Amino acid sequence: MEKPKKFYLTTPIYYANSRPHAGSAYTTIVCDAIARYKRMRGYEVAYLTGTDEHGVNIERAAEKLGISPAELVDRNQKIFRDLWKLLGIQQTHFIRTTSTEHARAVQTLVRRTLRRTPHAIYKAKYEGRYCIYDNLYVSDSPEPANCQICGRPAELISEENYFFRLSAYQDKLLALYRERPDFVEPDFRLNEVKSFVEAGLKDVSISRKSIKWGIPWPDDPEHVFYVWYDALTSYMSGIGFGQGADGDAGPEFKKFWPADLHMIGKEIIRFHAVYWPAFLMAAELPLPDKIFAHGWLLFEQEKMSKSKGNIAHPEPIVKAFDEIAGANVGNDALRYYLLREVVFGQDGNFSREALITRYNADLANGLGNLASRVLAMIESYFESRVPEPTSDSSITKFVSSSLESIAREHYDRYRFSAAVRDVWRLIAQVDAYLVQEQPWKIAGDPVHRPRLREVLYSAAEALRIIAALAHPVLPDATQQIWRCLGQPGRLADLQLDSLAWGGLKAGTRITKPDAVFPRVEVEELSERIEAMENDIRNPAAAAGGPGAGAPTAAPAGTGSAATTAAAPGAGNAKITIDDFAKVELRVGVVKSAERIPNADKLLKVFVDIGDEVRQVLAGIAMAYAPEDLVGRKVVVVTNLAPRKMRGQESNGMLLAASAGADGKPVLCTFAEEIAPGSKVK
Ligand code: ME8
Repeated sequence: MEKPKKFYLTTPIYYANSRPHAGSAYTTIVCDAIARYKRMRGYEVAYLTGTDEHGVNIERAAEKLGISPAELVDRNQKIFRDLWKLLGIQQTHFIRTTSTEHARAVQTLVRRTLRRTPHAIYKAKYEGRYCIYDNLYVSDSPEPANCQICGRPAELISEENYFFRLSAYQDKLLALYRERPDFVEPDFRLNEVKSFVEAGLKDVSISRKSIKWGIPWPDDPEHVFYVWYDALTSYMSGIGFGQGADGDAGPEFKKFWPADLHMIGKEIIRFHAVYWPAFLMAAELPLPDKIFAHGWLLFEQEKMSKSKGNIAHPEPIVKAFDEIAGANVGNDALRYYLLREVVFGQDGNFSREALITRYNADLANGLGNLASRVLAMIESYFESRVPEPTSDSSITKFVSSSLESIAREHYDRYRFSAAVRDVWRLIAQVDAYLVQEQPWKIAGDPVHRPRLREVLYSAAEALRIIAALAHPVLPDATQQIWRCLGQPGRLADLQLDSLAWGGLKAGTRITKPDAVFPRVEVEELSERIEAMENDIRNPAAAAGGPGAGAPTAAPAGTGSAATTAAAPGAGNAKITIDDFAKVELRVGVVKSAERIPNADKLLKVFVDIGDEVRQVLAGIAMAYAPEDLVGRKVVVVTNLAPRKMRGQESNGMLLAASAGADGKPVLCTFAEEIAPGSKVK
């Protein structure tokens, strides 16, 4: 009998000292796509993620906030869980390193190591430089040194520690890389790792005396475990290591260990490809099958990172897309962009404009448009029933052959951008086929009925296959298309091995979808994301300050308070006079105004408010020419927190009414003479 196929994959466990950004979400989204794909290939998948909750940086972050480390990690792990839920991540296991089962697993691992390879661990004095931000031993000398990852000065550590005899594993590790050349991927990363090991390995300290916030060393509780020994063990504790009757393993561990894939970012490769296999060898445990190190998501050419503050958060992207498109498309938009734009394994740049542009071009105009057109034609010409084809069409072969290559050559090898590119080639092919056959032209002529059947059957069948192949990347939209094609159940349950041309049955009742990916206006969405992003950066203002309230603060500085009041979520709640008094309104006189390159709606307006001239960005370019504004009296909200749009700062907001169905802005002004700076109340 064939052995049941299982696949165990992990993300790193995330530092719980701050909230995740799009770079952190990248690893999780990639793994989610792999997990979904593997399930569609018949694997029982275990997918682990979690939070890394010990270490000095957690201790210090909590101290800064005046709360305990336990409170901090409790709060932050929830932010991670909520984000994964929002992003539709289907992890099966979530491990927290502060859980008792994890502590037991770490202690079990070290006990087991001491039993099986007693000389692997010893006690000695440690003096060296350590980076508390990256939890990295920067140098083994007390001389000042900067961290290789973040560049900040490393701290001096001098204490007695437990050491792991990594130096004894040099030959074994080199043999591992030789015998299993795909243990580390991509191959250029394996070469880096090999060179590092060939240069000689030093023993590593795996305990700390100076820290309290960690897992106590068994029978020597003055020491706590070094965070990387602790964190790496989560890959096993998360599936039950240390929980079984024999102290070593529960049934899930027995079933899923060793892991098939540890997906990580490139900066933590040494911990995974050098330390981790050595720790496991010393404990006589099987090694994972593969470590895959992906590249970084860059923001303005630098690594997106919380310590540098150059970050984009996923929540505003997903929520703003859903809101502006009026449909559940944000998740798919973000996943598509990350998996398509970044060549997997390499660094990739993140740009909000590119994300929205790709959405409009590839999702709205591409897949969404194809689905709507094909289904609408079947509804009109065949009373919503899939027609019976007479023969194979010219796209049959193309679709059938792509099916195999997209799965085996791309998805199987984690080449997402190539997989997605080829699915979109199929879409282009079907589009071209429709343009060539022009079913809308022959529909009225009974002579062409057989050809019309063939064309629309082929287009619908191609759409079904495209939906299935794109599902790991676009789980929401493809499920909707699947349902509209009259296919029962969850697309996630489809087995790709059974996917073949001809599976769509003639006579199946279809439904026309609402727009699968409604088009969005780049600038409007970009501004909305920026406003939500500002609310995350500046939570105090979002919670109560002027212009506050995430859902309604969007047009701040865009000159359209009237639109703000009507925005979804504003509701009809009454405010008190004190609430109103919080908003400082003043008369302004426009000194000059100019357009902003590549922003159709925005004008940069310099406005005199009595004691200063303010720069305000206003979303009025469609209604006013910059030169017509000079000398105009306007109403300015002057105590709004500054915010950036299109890289430019806006320091206030111009009040405007929103006229007609298209919401054209009309600026508030005064008929009488009035001095700039006068209060409006
Ligand atoms: O490293 N682009 O946690 P972490 C792509 N706790 N990936 C990024 C990224 C970016 N800009 N920024 C972060 C840790 N990541 C340890 C792991 S595992 C036993 C312990 C990725 O929160 C990063 O590469 O700093 C890593 O894969 C993940 O986010 C967690 O990073």
